[in-house]
Amino acid sequence: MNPASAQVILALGGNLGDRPAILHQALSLIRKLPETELLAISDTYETTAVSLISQPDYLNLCLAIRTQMSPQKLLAECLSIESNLGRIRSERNGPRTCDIDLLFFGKLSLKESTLTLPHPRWTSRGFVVFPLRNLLQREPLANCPEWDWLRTEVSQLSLSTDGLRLWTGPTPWMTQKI
Ligand code: PH2
Ligand code: MG
Ligand code: MG
Repeated sequence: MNPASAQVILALGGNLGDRPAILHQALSLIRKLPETELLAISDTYETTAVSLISQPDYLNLCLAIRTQMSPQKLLAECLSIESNLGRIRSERNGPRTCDIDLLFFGKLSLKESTLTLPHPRWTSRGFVVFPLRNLLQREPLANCPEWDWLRTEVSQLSLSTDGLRLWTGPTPWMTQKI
């Protein structure tokens, strides 16, 4: 892949329908994205919904890709995967089949009406920080100096693990070779 590519970290979550089946479909669609290579997937966590609306528990994970797409093009692809997986947008922080958020696009800082990078709320969300910490320990990210700054930031956060459990159910997306 050419040097114009960037390493990107995505956060996935969903709490409606057959959660592992939907995550598996999301991962399959991410693997097929143009100009994109999947680098690593974190462990999966079952997490209590952080919301004013009472709703089922989520499955959450983070993953790293390398892509030549622009941030806006990648965002459009992620929104299209969400809607292919039956996401219906209703109230803010409401339940959903699949949410795919761009957390980091290399070291890029961006503030546009449709996209802010890094993700503006990542540091306050245990369902993002714990999978992210796990992801950064995985190869090829573990030995990648490009992410040292983020490893430092993540290690300085002390968030509660309340409402967060390692998911021990099916993870079919992990059996596929990266
Ligand atoms: N996503 C939200 C709001 N609340 N809670 C959990 N546990 N997991 C999520 O992915 C999540 C949430 C908005 O994107
Ligand atoms: Mg989200
Ligand atoms: Mg989102």
